[in-house]
Order: sequence, then C-alpha cells, then structure tokens
Amino acid sequence: MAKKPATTEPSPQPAKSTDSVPFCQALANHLTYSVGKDHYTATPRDWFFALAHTTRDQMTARWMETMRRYYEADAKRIYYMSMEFLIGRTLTNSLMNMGHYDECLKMAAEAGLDLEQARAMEPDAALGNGGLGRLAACFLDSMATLGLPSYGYGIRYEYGMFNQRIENGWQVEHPDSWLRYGNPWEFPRPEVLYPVKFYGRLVEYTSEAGSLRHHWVDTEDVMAMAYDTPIPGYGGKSVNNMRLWAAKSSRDFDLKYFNEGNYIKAVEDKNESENLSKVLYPDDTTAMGRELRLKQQYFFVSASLQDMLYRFNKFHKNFDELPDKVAMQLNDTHPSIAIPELMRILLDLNHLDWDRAWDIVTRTFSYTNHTLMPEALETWPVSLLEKTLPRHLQIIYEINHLFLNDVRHQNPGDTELLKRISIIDEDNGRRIRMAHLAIVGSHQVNGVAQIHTELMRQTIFADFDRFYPGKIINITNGITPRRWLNQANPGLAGLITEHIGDGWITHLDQLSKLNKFATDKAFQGKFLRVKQANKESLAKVIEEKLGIKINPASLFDVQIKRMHEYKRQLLNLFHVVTLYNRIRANPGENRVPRTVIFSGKAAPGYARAKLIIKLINDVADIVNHDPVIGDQLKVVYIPNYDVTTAAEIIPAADLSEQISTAGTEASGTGNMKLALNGALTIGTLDGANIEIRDEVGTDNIFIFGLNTAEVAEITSKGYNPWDYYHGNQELRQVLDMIGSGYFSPDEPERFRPVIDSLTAGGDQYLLLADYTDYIACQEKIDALYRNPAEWARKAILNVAGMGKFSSDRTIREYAENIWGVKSVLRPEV
Ligand code: 26W
Repeated sequence: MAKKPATTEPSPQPAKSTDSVPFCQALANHLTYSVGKDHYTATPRDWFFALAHTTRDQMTARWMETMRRYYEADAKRIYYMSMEFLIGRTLTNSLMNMGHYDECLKMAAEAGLDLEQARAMEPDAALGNGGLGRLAACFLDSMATLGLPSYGYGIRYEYGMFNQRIENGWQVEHPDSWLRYGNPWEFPRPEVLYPVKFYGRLVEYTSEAGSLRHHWVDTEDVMAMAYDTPIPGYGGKSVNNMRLWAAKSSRDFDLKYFNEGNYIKAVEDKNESENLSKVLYPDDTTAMGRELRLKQQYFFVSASLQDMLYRFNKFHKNFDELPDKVAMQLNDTHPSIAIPELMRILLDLNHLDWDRAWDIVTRTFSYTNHTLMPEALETWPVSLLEKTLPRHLQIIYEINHLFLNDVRHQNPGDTELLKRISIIDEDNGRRIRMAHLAIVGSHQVNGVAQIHTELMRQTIFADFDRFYPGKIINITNGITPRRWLNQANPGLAGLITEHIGDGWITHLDQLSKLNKFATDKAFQGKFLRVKQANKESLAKVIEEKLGIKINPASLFDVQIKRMHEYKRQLLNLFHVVTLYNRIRANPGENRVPRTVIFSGKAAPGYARAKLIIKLINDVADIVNHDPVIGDQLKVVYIPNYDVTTAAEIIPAADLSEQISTAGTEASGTGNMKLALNGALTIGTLDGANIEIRDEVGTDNIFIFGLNTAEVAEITSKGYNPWDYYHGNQELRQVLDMIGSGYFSPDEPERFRPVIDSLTAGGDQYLLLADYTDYIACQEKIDALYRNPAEWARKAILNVAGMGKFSSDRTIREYAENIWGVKSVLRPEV
C-alpha cells in the first residue's frame, strides 16, 4: 500500500482538539493506536480503518455540538422512521462534507498512500433494497445540510442487501456480511437499551376512577440496543444522528433457563431472539406476510418510540405538547405499527383518554406512499397480529370502528364504501391494510411525484381523498447533489464550478446559469471531453471486472435499477435484438455503435425477473461474440448493482432508460441522477420523468409510448398483444427468436415462458403496444448522436434544468408543508 514510507511518525502527544491536529498526524496516530499497525505492515484495509477513524474524529465534536444546539433551542424534531437506509460508502462523503477532502488528497500524495485502494476496502452499506432506501439516505444528507433537527431511525441489519454474482448467466445470491471487519463509523451504545415485547396476553382491569385499563403480560421480550452513526451535512456545520437498533436477547429470558440448569437452551434462545435484526428482506416486489418481518417492524418502531419519548420527557411533561415538538415520518407503511403503538403508550402506560391520545397521534404522524402496485401494498393477517401483538390488534379495531362511524355518518347507507375504506380487508381471510391505517392515523399523506400523487387520489386512495380532502399532497422526490454530482463526477463538478462557482452544491437551482453555455462551442467541447473521460474509466472497469472490451466512442445506453417486469428491461432488450437483426441483415451500413449496459438485482424469489437476467446474459453472449456485429453493438450486464457501482456507471452514461409502463413507477430517482450527470433520457410519461420533461423542455428529452390515460383506455377495451405481434414484422422476429431458443441453443425452451406471458399471457405491462414507438424513438437518438454539438447542447440543458431535483428542495417542502420544523443553525463563528 505505502509506495514509500509515510513521512510522519506516530507521535505520543496528549490528545488535542482534533481540528488542530494535522490530518496527517491524526492518521498516523490512528494507524498505530486504533489499528495497531505501522506503515510497513499496514494493508489497504488498515489504511481504510485509520482514515475512517480520523474522519470520524473530525465529525464527532461537531456532532456533539449539534446535539447540544438542538437541546438548547428546544427545537421541534423530525424522526424519519425507515426500515431501509441505503447509505453506500461513507469515507469520501464524510471527508467532502467536513471539508477535509483536499487536505487528505494532498497528504496521501505526499505520503505515497494509495487512497483509491484504501477507499475500495470500505463495504457498501446496503441496508436497503432500492429507491425507497436510497431516498432515505439522500434525505439524511439534506436534513443535516439544512441544519434540521432530525434523526434517522432504523434497523442495524447484520446482513444487508445480498451480493449478486452472475454465474453462467444466472443471478446467484451471496450473503452480504458487511460488518465482518467491523464498522468504523458507528458508536455502539450498550447503555441505550430498551425492551420490546411480543406475544403474551391481555389482562383487563378497572382503575380506581372506574375506567377500563389494559395490561399486556406474559410477553417474550427482546432487547433493542442502539448504534449511532454521525451524518455530516455539507460544510460540516451540522452533524445529525442515524440511530439503528440491533436485537439482543434479554437477560431475564436467559436467566429463566439458566436457573433451570438448561445452559444450551438459554444460548439457543439467545440466538433466536437476536435473529430479529439479522437480515434485510431483499424483496420490494411482493409484501409477503412473514412473521419475522412484522416482528422487525415492531421491534424498531417500539425501540424508536421509547427513545423519542424518553428524549421528549426529559424536558416536557405534557403529552399534549408532543405534536409541537415531534414530527414522525413513516417511510412507507413499513413502520406504521407505530400508530397503534403510540396509542398504546398514551392509553395504557400514561392513562390518557382515547380522544386526547388520538388527537396527539394524528397530529404527530405523517406517511409517504412509494408504490401503487397492489402486490407491494402491505397487509397483515389478523391472526398473525392477534398472536404477536394482541393489544395492537385491539387498538386497530377501535381505530377502525371510530373511523367507520365517521364515514358512515357522512355517507349513510353506502356499505360498499365501508368495505372498501375499512382498515380490515374482510374478503381475503381478514387482513389489516397497513396503508389504510397509515392514512387514518396521519395528518398528511404524500406521494413522491405529481403523477403518482394524482393517481393515488384518483385510484387506490380515491375514497380517502374524498373523505379527507387535502390530506393527500405531493412532494416530488429529489437526490443529493453532494453524492450524485460532486463526489460521483469530479470532472463535471469541476467544469461546472469553473463556470458558475460552487454555489450549486447547496443551491442546485444555480445550475440554470449553465443555460447560457449550452451553445458555447468551447464549453460543449469541454463537456464532451469530461463525458468521454468518464466513459473511458467505465470501459476500463468493465474490462477488468468482466473481460469485455467495449468501444468508448459508442453510445452508452444505460438501464440500472431493480429488475422488475414493470420497469421493462425486456423492452430495452427487444431493441437490442432488433439492432442485432438489422446489423446482420445489413452489415455494411454506417451505424451509431452502441453499448447497452444493464445492472440491477432481482428479488431472490422473483423467478421471472431472474429468468430475464439470464436472457439478457444469453443475448449478450451471442451478440458480443458475433464477428458480423463487431464493435457496432455490445451488451453488458454489470453484476452486483449497489450505490458504489451506480456512482461508477452514472457519470459515463449517454442515454438513460426510464421506460416503465405509464402509471407504474411512482417517481424514480435514478432518472434524476442520470440527467444531472448529462445523460439524455428516453422515457415514458411516468413518475418524475414528466417533471424532468417540464424542467428540461420537451425538445431535450425523448418521450415515447402510451400515457396513463391511453394505458387505461387500451386495457379497458381489451388489449390484444397478438395484434401487435402480427402487425410488426421486426417485433415478431424478435419474439420468435427468443421464444424458439436462438439465444439458448443449449435449452431452446428456456425463454418460452417469457414470450408466452407477452402473447397468450396478455402482456400485463404492454411491452408489445409500446415497441414500435420505442424503436422509432431510439432511431431519433441515433440520429442526434451523429451530431455531437447538438447532443452536447441538449445534455447541457438537461444538467442546467435539474435544479428542482435536489433533495434539499424536497426536504424544505416536507419541513414547511408537513413537519412544521425550522433549521437550527450554528451561529457563524
Ligand atoms: C413490503 C415489500 C415492499 C418493500 C419495499 C414493498 C414496496 C417497497 C418499496 C415501496 C419499493 C420502492 O423502493 N419504491 C420506490 O420508491 C422510490 C422512492 O420514492 C421511487 O422513486 C420509486 O419509483 C419506487 O418504486
């Protein structure tokens, strides 16, 4: 690692304020005293740990100061409750946000330390599945940057999102043991420990004053232990906290068996209760009613609420003040058991009456919906709740009873409405509809893009929108420009800063100052050279990782996201096969060479998505080895898509594929990341694509396909995919080739089910209906790519138009329209 010995020797001086110790000296100290190595024996991982500890030190004093500042201001706090935080790597982010990055680079160069190698040792913290988890991570960055008194609350999974390997073209999952070497960013808090109850039974009794009370007894308890991770805002002025809970067996639990002399049983049970925070559910496709997942949800909700109320009670005695001091945001329905839990705490433990408690609860909670897909909407069997959380079930029944009374009062005689709107689904074996519970228990509900919110109001939550006018609002998603431009793409970030200054890093709207450079030949040239350099870097990574040589001059066509039928990676692949056929039919024709890049994971139980991965790889195998095709077309599947991989691919993309069936993608945030990095979008009128179009201008985005109204019309009229199959010769050829084994000669029937689902199976996501328009749109893109100046002009206008999509803007809207919180900034020093 050390190319030449480090210039500084560890120094035995007493501790000084970390800000005054030169970075270099602090690093040498950590290598010696925290890692126990010297620069002769240190491995890249040792250097990573020394760097991380040094960086963490820089954050810690500011973190403590921030926490004191919030206390002193008695500020209203935001608790962002999320089952997922997809953080990725932290080292560069923390160095940059704390303003020590340049110093660190300089020091590394002087000391002969290979920073890249050390950086690569950090595991990607993948405590999330995809969009929802990454959004939570961007929000933490923005809340800290804005100086908002906020906390992220979640679960410290021992195993995050699985590692994906591609073996013989198939996805194979491997456990992600990200904590194996220890996590240098976190502070374990063994003293912050709360019991969480499960199972047991209820005892009713009457208080002295004659009111009915409930005891929840004979429970099985698990302990939740806190781990804190500092979250630095940009500029280092505020450092917030992310508190994640790990399950520990409760001492009482062990003792019972120890006292019986059953040592083995005691240890076995210890393991079992610690399973609660073992693993992230890697599925965002279907809400499978698994007991362990419900227990994970209640586990982190119960611990978080105890912690929040402990903090609240230190300075406030009256629960009526809670909604003025605390805002609790539910990131999807996953933490929505918090609603009956807070009711239980207020009713059973603090003896508030129902109306007062309910008023406090509904003024405290708000809920964000992230999907319209019916199969992803959570419901829990009543029987499971009855066993696991019996008191919560009772409270949910009471909430529902009172809610339905109100609905009935306003809509006399409408029993169908009552059935539809009820929190209990009586038709599917009695289940709790968690979204209904979250809406009834929140003062505000939001969707994540205009069209998504509109569809919530018109379709799945139409009854609620009528009953609670104004409760459902829109807050369009955003991404943090720190990670997704400043860190991921130093070339472009530097070019932008050179021309408009660096204010865009915290005020992304300032990117509009780039508009005037869109036609500037010199700027276009520089812009294209940055993109070219990024493409060459990615080409190198691909060659190293996969042994595939790609042409850096080709158009980099990128689709990176979870593998889902609704996201239509297959439609993209149909374009690939169409190009393949055209090249083979006419090999001499002058074409725009393309490299089509896919990356993304499929849920382990989602067989169809995994088969599509295999299909992409089988097509890649044939296309990439066909001598007739040569350099004109390459297909690459980059394995193990994660935050780190995203940051490698995005700066190199020319074209961003956002091609979900209209009405299915709630927002998308990858679309924003790619456009911010100067890719042009080919997309449907879905999710945030629509708002991207509004910002960058219709001429600077490639929109194709059916819109939501047309989708609704075509499906209601009785969509017949065969009409499209027979109506387009090229489409038919593509489907026939795949279906009959052209790409799978070793097993010709392998992909028959994929094709059948699009023809006889009805083509749920309307790939065939959108194919012709998609291909025509891709032809326009090829034509534009032949004109680099015009391409550059449009790409620059895309970057210039992305100001709206900063998560800072998103968070400001939450703060103003939902939370009613204000920044608590450090006085300028
Ligand atoms: C219970 C199983 C489960 C788990 C996760 C169901 C659904 C989910 C998430 C809601 C899936 C998700 O990540 N949704 C994505 O959220 C992003 C952030 O708002 C949006 O940009 C994406 O469009 C949406 O698919």
